This record gives sequence, C-alpha cells and structure tokens, in this order.
Amino acid sequence: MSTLINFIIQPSDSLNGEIRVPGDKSMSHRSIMLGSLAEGVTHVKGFLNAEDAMSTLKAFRAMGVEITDPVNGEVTINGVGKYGLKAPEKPLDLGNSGTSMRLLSGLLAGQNFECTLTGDESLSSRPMRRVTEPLALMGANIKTQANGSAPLHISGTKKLQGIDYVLPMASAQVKSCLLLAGIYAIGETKITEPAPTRDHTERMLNGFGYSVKRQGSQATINGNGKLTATNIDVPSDISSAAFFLVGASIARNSDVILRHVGMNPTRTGVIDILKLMGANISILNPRKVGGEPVADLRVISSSLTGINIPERLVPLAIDEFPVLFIAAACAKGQTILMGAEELRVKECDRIQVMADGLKTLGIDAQTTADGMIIKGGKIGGGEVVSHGDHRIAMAFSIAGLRASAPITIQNCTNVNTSFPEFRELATSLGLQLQSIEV
Ligand code: SPQ
Repeated sequence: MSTLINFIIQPSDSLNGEIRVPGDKSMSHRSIMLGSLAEGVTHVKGFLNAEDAMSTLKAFRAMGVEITDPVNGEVTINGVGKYGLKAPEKPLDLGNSGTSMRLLSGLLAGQNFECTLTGDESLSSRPMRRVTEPLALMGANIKTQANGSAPLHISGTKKLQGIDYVLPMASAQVKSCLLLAGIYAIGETKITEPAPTRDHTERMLNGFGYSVKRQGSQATINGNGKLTATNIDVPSDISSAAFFLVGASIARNSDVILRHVGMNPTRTGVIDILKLMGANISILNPRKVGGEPVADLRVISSSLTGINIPERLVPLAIDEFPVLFIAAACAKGQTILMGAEELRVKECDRIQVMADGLKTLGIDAQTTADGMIIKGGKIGGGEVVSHGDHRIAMAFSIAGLRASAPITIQNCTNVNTSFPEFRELATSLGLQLQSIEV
C-alpha cells in the first residue's frame, strides 16, 4: 500500500518560469497497447512514467510482451503482432485507471484466452456496462459484477462481429474500446459519436498503418488489417498543463511558459474556455510532431470573468473541469456549466466533490444534475477532501494562489497516477506546496 499524503498550500503570490509537464496520459496508454499488437519494434519518446500508464504497461508485460522500463520517457516495445498476446497468469490489476480497463475490455474480447480485470476501490465503482453492452452486441463474453462494475471476467472469442453503434454518451474510452474490438471483428465496426471526443486512438492506429476512416461523426474500422511498428513522440499532457494555465491566469504578476504541449483540437477546450473568460494565453511555435499538433503556451495573469460555458466545449475539456472550477471561483461574476453529467462518473463525482471543497473555502458553488453554478468570490483557507482523485487534489492546490489562508488537501497520493512531478514543478514556479505523510 502506498503512503497517504496530504498537501498543505500556503497562500502564494505568483507563478513564474518555464516548464515542460510530463507526457500525455491518453497517448501513453495507447502507445503501449498498439505497440504491443504491432509487428516489429516500437520506440516511444515522452512516455508518461506515472501509475496509470504503468498499469497498462504491466498488463501487457503480463501478457507476454517485452517492454523496457521507461527511462527519461523512452520505452521500447517488442510487438508480438495482433494474435501474439498470451493468457496472463493472474488477474490484471489496473489500479485507478479507467482508460486501461475500458480499452483493454475491447482488445481482450477478441483474444483466444480468458482473463480478469480488477482495479482499486474507485475504479471498481465506475460504470463498465457502457463498454460491456456494445461489446456483447459484437458477440463478446464479459461478466461484470451485479451492479455493472469491475472486476470484469472476459472469455475471449474469435467470433466477434462488426457493429454499427451510436454512442449514448460522448466518451473516447467507449469509442476506443469498440475500435480495438473492431480490429478482431469480422467485417466493419462503425461508431458514431454524439460530439467529438479525443481521437488519439484513431490517429495512432493510422500511424501504425491500420486504417480508421472518419466520415463526419462516424469512425469505421475493418477487422482485416495489421499494425506495423512505428516510432511515437508523446507530447506534454494538456490536462497536466491545465493546472498552470489556470494557476498563472489567476495569480497576480505571473508569466509562465509551458513547453511542447499537445494541442490536438479534441483536447484544447480548456484554452478556449479560459480565453472566453478573458485569460491571456498565447500559442507559440505551433508544429506537428508524429501526427499530433504541439505548441508552447505562454500564460500571463489576467482578470477572469464568469461565463456560460458553451456545451460543445464540454467533451473537449472534460478532465480540466476541476481546475476550471477554481478559475470560475476567482472570476468576476457567475460561471455556469451544463451538459457535464459525465463528471459524476470519473475517479470520484467531480461535480459534488469540487462543490463541497469550494464551499469549505467560502465560495458559492451550487451543483446541478449535469453541472455547477459558481459565483466568483474570495477564497479562504480550510481543509478539503480529494477523495483520492488526482485532478481534485491538484485543482485545490492551484486555489492556494488566491487563498487568504492555508489550504490542506487530504489524500493526495493519487497525484502519482497522472502527474508525479506536480509538486516539484509547481513549487519551481512559485506555489508554496508541502507534502506531508499522514
Ligand atoms: O483513465 P481515467 O481514470 O478514466 O482518466 C480520466 C482522467 O481524469 O485522467 C478520467 F477520469 O481521463 C479520461 C477522460 O476523462 C481519459 C480518456 C482516454 O484516454 O480515452 C477519456 C476520457 O474518459 P471518457 O469516459 O470521457 O471517455
């Protein structure tokens, strides 16, 4: 068991400096999955050496794939080909990682072996029927617990059939799960999404020479392809950069440069939302690296104003709402978020938990079924609970940049799932953050 850590944030004035946040989590997972299924050797640069991505890496090792330990973000994968995975000897423990469990469900549904997927308490309470139901339509055999959650027991079959499926919610994990099952299915698998979601699976499959066709809101994959090893350059994770986009916006006298940030248009909603609130963010040196857009971002302090967040931006900023709520708490006037009910089924109920913490810090935050109404105000000190959710812990750390007294955040150990260097980088820019073992 890992040690329990609390963060204590002393009121801090400003953020200044230049940093590069670690590699994109979504792309790191996918690089291991597709590199393992490819024929040949894949070299990955910029891999995120954090618990979630390591859960995926260890799962593939347990299925017989030789993968080196990440060293300075570099990983080498000896691909075993589409049909080369071996039955794991034990259940695959995916820790806290929803992406690992949902994407692996699709990929393992088409193997010729059985296996069980388990996770920690948070992952074991997240909804899995959103993947097991459409997979069952393809012919998969997956048993969930009675309430539709993990552990999942998968009896792989060679008889998956392509389907034409309309996603009931905007979810990149469900879309990716079905695309990965589609690699093993007879015929075409067509997935239509209600709104654009991150498209790293489609882009990376194409990079491995496996064609995914896009027509409007529909992605189509055919079961008769193969993956050929390639090199992958993972940019910095915009979801990790988001803490500093907000931090440098709300803290006075701040000027921060974030290097080499992934700018995939299905992920940049946080920049659009902050700009609508009046943030001063410049996109410098835009370029393309390995099929994904990348840029350096400069953020300078600004006076933010509350807005009605356009619903079309919600799936494009879904993981950034905890810290966007902090931006809203520091903005002049009211911010309204609607259409974000998916936030209730993340590592915790991110609507409820953020509203509870904001109220503790003296901010008027009212929850609604699918969002929140926040009135900007003065942030005070106090003790808030992260519910073991990495993004909640980091979001409340950023609130310290405008707090009038210290903020204690309970249970921050899981920051290690996506951003182990958070404390070091945040303090290098000027955040007064102490980490205490409890
Ligand atoms: O992997 P996990 O635990 O689901 O991680 C989260 C996060 O905040 O890091 C969600 F809690 O990110 C998801 C994201 O919300 C990662 C992801 C992906 O890589 O495909 C897609 C999103 O989830 P969803 O359910 O909207 O598809």
